[in-house]
Amino acid sequence: MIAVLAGGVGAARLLRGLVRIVDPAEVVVVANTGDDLVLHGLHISPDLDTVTYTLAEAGNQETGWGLAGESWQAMDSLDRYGGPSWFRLGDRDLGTHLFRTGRLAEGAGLAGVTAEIAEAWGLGFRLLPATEDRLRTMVTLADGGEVGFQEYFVGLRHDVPVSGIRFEGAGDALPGPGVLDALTAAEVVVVAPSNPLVSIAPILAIPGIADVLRARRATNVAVSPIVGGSAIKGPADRMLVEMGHESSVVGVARLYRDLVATLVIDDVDSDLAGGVEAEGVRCVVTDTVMRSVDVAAALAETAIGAGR
Ligand code: FO1
Repeated sequence: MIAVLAGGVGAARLLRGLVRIVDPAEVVVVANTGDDLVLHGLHISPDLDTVTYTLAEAGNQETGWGLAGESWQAMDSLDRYGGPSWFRLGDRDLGTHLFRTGRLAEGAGLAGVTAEIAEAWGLGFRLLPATEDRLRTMVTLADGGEVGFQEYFVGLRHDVPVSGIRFEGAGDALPGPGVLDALTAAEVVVVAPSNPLVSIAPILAIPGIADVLRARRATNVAVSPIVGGSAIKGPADRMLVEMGHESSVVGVARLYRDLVATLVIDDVDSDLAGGVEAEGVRCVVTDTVMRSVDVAAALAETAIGAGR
């Protein structure tokens, strides 16, 4: 069984390749829930939904989030009333949030609802929320204010420098059902190329999870989300620098060295392989820019091979 720590878009791309080379029934995805928010009274889980929609081949491939071919009637109606339409919820996407919110109100846990949604989309793998408890990534802006993750990422278009990140609720959060078992039993744990600071770190902040990974470091592999010093998508590069880290594969190796024995980096960074290994992390160089599912599959193959 292969376990994957996943955030949003980059993780979903890798997973599309992974399920091509590994029986999906042998894949467990532990997904970040720190991006979750309640809006319009609806519980929205962006990273769970990005993985679900992308792996169901129903996702909006331009944006990496939401469903393809969406209509926006509900958002237009909201505009009529001056409601908060800044966080774009398509009409079909709303059905997911209505269902999730209703099931949670009936007393279901987030893991159970996520399994029902994954089943409805025909996903062959297990998608586990990192926790069922409240977890909210909060971002302190360089100008001093603190905002919720989606306010930073969408509301402010992450166009503002950050000076702090914290994971509200992490201290009291329990690993979700099946999470510790999966991370313990997995033949290889792959840390997907997601934002280390706001997609992977919230998962690691849940007590118990990092300990399990440290205990099995030798068979854990991370794929760098930074290529040539930049993020493929999103603010990871800027956030790394703003938070005092290096926006490079060496900086990523430094962040992950206690948790993984191997870091997979892109060909463009081959000259930094020595720097990665100097951090005590084995370095594997390959094409990590997933322009196609074939590249994603080859990358997944390389990552798993490096972990065995
Ligand atoms: N990202 C945006 O940039 N703008 C949006 O309006 C937006 C809406 C949205 C709705 C549902 C959902 O599941 C994701 C959505 N995202 C949007 C993406 C989301 O902010 C990010 O996917 C993650 O939180 C970061 O990976």
